[in-house]
Amino acid sequence: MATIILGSQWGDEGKGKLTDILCPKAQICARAAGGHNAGHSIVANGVSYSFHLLPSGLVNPNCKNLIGSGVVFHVPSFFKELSELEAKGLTGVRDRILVSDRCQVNFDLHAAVDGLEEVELGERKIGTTGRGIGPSYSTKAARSGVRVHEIFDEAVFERKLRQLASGYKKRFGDLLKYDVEDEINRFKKYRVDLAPFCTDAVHYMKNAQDRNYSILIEGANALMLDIDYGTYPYVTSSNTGLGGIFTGLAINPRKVDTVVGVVKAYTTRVGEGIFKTEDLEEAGTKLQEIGREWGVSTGRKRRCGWLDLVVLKYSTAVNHYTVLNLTKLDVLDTFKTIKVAVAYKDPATGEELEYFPADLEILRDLEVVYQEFEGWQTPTTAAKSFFDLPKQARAYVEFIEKFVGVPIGWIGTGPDRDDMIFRT
Ligand code: 2SA
Ligand code: GDP
Ligand code: MG
Repeated sequence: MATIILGSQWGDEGKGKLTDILCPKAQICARAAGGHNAGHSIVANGVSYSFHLLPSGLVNPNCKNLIGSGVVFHVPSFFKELSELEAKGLTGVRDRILVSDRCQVNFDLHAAVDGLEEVELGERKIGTTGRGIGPSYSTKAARSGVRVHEIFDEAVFERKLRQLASGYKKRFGDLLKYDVEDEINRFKKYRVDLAPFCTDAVHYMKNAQDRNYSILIEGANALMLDIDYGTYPYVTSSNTGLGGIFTGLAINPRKVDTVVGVVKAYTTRVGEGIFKTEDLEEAGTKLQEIGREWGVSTGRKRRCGWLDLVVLKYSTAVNHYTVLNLTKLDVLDTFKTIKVAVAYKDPATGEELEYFPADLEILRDLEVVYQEFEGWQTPTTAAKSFFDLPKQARAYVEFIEKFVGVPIGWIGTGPDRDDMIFRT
């Protein structure tokens, strides 16, 4: 059977930590979408690991890991990340990782174009990670991309990459600081080094499912960054929601028994774009500092604000979570009052909206209706069961699950693997 872990807000909810916790029960941990823009942190046995392109299941010595076909695959990052994990003492990682040969290759060319497109957008820039994610998915959709299996046909590979580069050169001229021959040369070595890691992921997943393996799927980014359902155009370029898991991994939907929505007890967002509950005053700064809200891949400060249950309801309507993991509850430990958005109101009519609008202009003008909760002002990290939590914290948790209509199965109370309350 399969468990899918998805980000329910704008990312960095703590998907990596839950993936690591659930891994001992899985034979395979797979990524389905995104690229090395993801940043998943795990703290286990006193060691902190950062994942970007690789699945977080690599921390577990018994779990095989797969980079699925929907991922845009940056070869240098793949090898760099493997070496970094080895330097931290993880063994056998190279024997436990495979890459779909249907993945699109994310070239350094794409990162160069990403930067130029952001400059072109000026004050309307997306605030991307600069990892070439948008351009990689654009060339995929334009059918001019290079797939991993094509790396191994040198003539085809070189022709396609030169063609891609010359197309971008026409668009950007001398602004494009990129040498295609350099990248072609680097791939002469990658071609040899990468070969043992490539697989036909459809065949691999079919065998795994036929054998009833337990499969854990680690979502990257989050629903509000989904190319179709997020706050477009301030999104990433993949389907980060439930749909992207099926296109990215060819998994049998009838084998999926659990869809976990990971929800931070407040909200953060990296990059530009609307964020209705952002707090630019003291509370936002406090959340940023206590929650240590810095990007794992780029080191950027994350914008912070209150939990938005309108977003979470919308996210649930798209992703159909069967259970939630509320994370970083401990970050709220010192707050006297905690606010939660429970509705958006049209200021002209005073009416509450029943849905999350697609149009960012409409969204911008809506008023947020907050409900206030009494803070518990007690540390929660030592709590081992739900009933160890202070009553105000329990009330907060129960309010969220009732409001959204999905049970909260796990509650995060600190960054460490052990700082998790199990309610399932
Ligand atoms: P991109 O680079 O094209 O995917 O950027 C488009 C938008 O998606 C956002 N995005 C992210 N938001 C949160 N976390 C992400 N991963 C890293 C992390 C981010 C980092 O875990 O901390 O290190 O800065 C991530 N990746 C993409 C991005 O901010 C744009 O708003
Ligand atoms: P992901 O992208 O969803 O995997 O999340 P990130 O790893 O980018 O960001 C989550 C951050 O919060 C990481 O630094 C985690 O170590 C940390 N974290 C996860 N869960 C908790 C928690 O319950 N409490 C605290 N204080 N930190 C947590
Ligand atoms: Mg992250």
